[in-house]
Amino acid sequence: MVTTTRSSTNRKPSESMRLIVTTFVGVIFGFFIGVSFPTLSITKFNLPSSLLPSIDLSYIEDKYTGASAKNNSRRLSNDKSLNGTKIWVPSNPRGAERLPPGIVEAESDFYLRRLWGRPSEDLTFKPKYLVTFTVGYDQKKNIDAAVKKFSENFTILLFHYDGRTTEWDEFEWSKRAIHVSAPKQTKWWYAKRFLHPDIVAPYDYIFIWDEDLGVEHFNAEKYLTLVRKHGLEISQPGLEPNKGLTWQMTKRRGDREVHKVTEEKPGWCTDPHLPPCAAFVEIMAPVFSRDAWRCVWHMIQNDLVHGWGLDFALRKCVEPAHEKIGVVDSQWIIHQGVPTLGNQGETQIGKAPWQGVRERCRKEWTMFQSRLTSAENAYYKAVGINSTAH
Ligand SMILES: *[C@@H]1O[C@H](CO)[C@@H](O)[C@H](O)[C@H]1NC(C)=O
Ligand SMILES: *[C@@H]1O[C@H](CO)[C@@H](O)[C@H](O)[C@H]1NC(C)=O
Ligand SMILES: *[C@@H]1O[C@H](CO)[C@@H](O)[C@H](O)[C@H]1NC(C)=O
Ligand SMILES: CC(=O)N[C@H]1CO[C@H](CO)[C@@H](O)[C@@H]1O
Repeated sequence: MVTTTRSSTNRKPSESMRLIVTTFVGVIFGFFIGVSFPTLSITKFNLPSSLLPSIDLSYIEDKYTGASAKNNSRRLSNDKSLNGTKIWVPSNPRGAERLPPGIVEAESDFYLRRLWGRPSEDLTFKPKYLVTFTVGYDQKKNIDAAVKKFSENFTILLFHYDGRTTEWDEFEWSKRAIHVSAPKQTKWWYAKRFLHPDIVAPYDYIFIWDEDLGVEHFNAEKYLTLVRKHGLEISQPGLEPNKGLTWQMTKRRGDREVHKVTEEKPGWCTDPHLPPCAAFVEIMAPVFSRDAWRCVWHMIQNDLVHGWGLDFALRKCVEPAHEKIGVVDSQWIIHQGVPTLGNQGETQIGKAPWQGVRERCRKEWTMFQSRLTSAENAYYKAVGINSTAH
């Protein structure tokens, strides 16, 4: 279900605009945009003639009145000068080659618009950053606190895995947020489907965050100032508490703004510039620049929904990775480690739901690694064979 709610009106729900599109994929996936307007169809309007400027109305009139004596050679000569020339623009997006480039809009955004007035006056302000949270309503307190850390410079996008969307309207900010709902899906499933690089193109930075993060010590604008200052294309805030974390890299350092390298347990790093010693952030709270996201989006596999292993591969998308991937220490977050989606698994014989989820996570990690390895091998082999032939 996608429900868009508008900030620009305070009207009663029955009057307000709601878009609901419903699509069912297999059995589970539901997707709504609805218009809870009184039934209103565009065809019921009488289109004013000014909306049809390119049609020669006198010509149409002639057709209907039978006044064919009128001279319309001007039109005919216009048609002749084109001489049946077909439009074909190879540099247009694939599939849109038949369109004149001036009409092509290859990119979009999440900006909410009005249903009335001049389109050019719809948007008084265009946020430059996007933050997404994958949420269940049980975590509403946490998300409320987190969202309030993101100013009006952020578009807020919530992915709901528990089907509860309207409940969020108790929060004022919910009315300017975009709500996307599909039952029991993961952050990376949503990201692949709803954060296509062409859709999020207007945003300089994209936060793709989990719901169990404590943000008391986090300021989003200051964070981005540091990200810019240190040239980080892919980043995350440092994590507290230090104990119980898997990786040294993502632990918060108290004595600096940013760090890009770390020491790990002996034998864990084959190279000090490679994960998990550098060029590495976790998938819990990543922040991507527009360009980095355009690459990372393509690497996300449609079926590997947990995204395990992606963190080790992020470095494929930026160069040099050990300089452009890092952890911001002076704006940090608390990882609360609340098991959330993990509890949404199916109970299998003799196993708790979270066990099945955990097993799949591990399996996905090895699948992702082997896909990446064989893709790289295939590429190098293809290149290698050809280069040896020359
Ligand atoms: C229509 O107008 C063109 C010039 O504008 C003229 O050459 C032509 O003879 C006219 N045809 C008729 C049927 O009046
Ligand atoms: C229109 O196209 C045809 C075939 O391409 C060509 O033979 C003809 O000369 C063209 N006419 C004009 C007016 O350009
Ligand atoms: C939002 O962005 C503008 C322009 O970059 C900046 O001046 C303003 O301080 C930002 N708002 C907040 C709350 O930081
Ligand atoms: C073995 C192989 O694939 N060779 C190709 C290398 O690339 C040239 C053109 O760049 C092809 O003509 C060869 O067939």
